[in-house]
Amino acid sequence: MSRLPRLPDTPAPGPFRPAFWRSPLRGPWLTAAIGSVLLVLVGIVALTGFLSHAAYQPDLGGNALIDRGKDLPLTFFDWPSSPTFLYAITQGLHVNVGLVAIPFLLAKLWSVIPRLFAWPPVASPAQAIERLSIALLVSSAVFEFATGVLNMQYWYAFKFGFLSAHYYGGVVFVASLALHVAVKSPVILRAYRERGVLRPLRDDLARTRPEPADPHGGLAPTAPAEPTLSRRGLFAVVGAGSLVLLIGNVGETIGGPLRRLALFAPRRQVIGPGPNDFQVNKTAVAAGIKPEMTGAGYRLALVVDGRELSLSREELLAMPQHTARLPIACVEGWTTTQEWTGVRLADLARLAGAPDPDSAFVRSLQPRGVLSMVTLNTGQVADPDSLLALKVNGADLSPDHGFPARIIVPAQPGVHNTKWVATIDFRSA
Ligand SMILES: Nc1nc2c(c(=O)[nH]1)N[C@H]1C(S)=C(S)[C@@H](COP(=O)(O)O)O[C@H]1N2
Ligand SMILES: [Mo]
Repeated sequence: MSRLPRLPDTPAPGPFRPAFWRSPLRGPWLTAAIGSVLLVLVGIVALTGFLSHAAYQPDLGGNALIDRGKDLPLTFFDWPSSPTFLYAITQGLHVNVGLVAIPFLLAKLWSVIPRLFAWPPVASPAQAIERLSIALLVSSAVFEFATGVLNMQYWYAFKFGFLSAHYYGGVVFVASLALHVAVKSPVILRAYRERGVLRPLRDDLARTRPEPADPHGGLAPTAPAEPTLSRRGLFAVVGAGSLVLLIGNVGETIGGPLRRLALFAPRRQVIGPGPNDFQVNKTAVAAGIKPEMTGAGYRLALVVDGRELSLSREELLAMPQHTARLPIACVEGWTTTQEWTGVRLADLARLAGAPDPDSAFVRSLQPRGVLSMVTLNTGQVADPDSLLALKVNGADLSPDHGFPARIIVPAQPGVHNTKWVATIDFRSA
């Protein structure tokens, strides 16, 4: 008769042995310190992420990115139309700080990897719940960073809709992170109390000592190896990784000569100085815009209460023209600022007989897709710089930039600057 061994007495295999993990740098202080930096970074990323969601104005409908109804009520305010660079800043932070956070996320995971191999894998129901919550935190973090980077790279390797998946993933991530920080705060505070917040960074390699092994925490090694790197050396390596990612991308947001350095950014191209030579998100051909749709027969339809007023491009050009320097700030993190000329949306609203509309629902000639329409809020219609642009940098819009006419409104996500506009429906409650 064979006896079943009791699990805790079984010698743990391979990486499940505590002595397997030997880095003398691991320990509660190191994890707390990396985690604190990461917390600040992901705090910025989460805040700007939810701001971006607010900027999309899913509550207005027609911004068919996350369904109204299915959306969480996290949009409390109307996205403003000034300062003009508002979305370029919030989304630039979201994308670039997100990249900066990646090396810290990897370092954080490295610092706690012995805990992945806890033995026995499940010792109590409470520990099972803790491990499940960590699994949720780690998988939502990896999901958010992976989908974010893929989207920045225009690599739609996934079948689900990016915006809703990334949004709901973000909600799960923030909730599990808040729980994690709350549960771990005693350990974090003890590590800082015992070792100082920054003191371990003063030690050079010769003075780098392991943190005392803690049989319950399992982060500090029971059999530490000789250090080959100081703790501040580790921070320098991780920080250098972040710096490389930042330099490789931030030029697409800031523009100018830095754009040449943005080697990781698909929209970094420094295009010629021609009036229409700047970044294109989707070309006219890709959007299904045929030349006959935009030729002499083109009419813009202004709709109020089902009544329609139609205008040719010549009639639009005969109206008072306004010029504004405004950025296109794409959700993927790139920005380009140009000088746009066209008719004020407020003038079109007045002409159509709705001088003070609550919203404007814009449709493109583009036959399909979530990017073929947008709803602008009342302030965005009223802003004196909000235009139906006919020209850019003094020249007619090129087909790829939205000829015959496109929306350009200050401070909003690039996706709301609908190209190839067919109809504008001014609505009042
Ligand atoms: N009709 C239509 N308008 C559109 C798009 C589109 O795909 N179709 N792309 C949007 C996105 S995501 C951005 S960032 C801007 C880019 O404008 P650009 O291509 O002129 O730079 O246009 C917006 N307007
Ligand atoms: Mo975009």
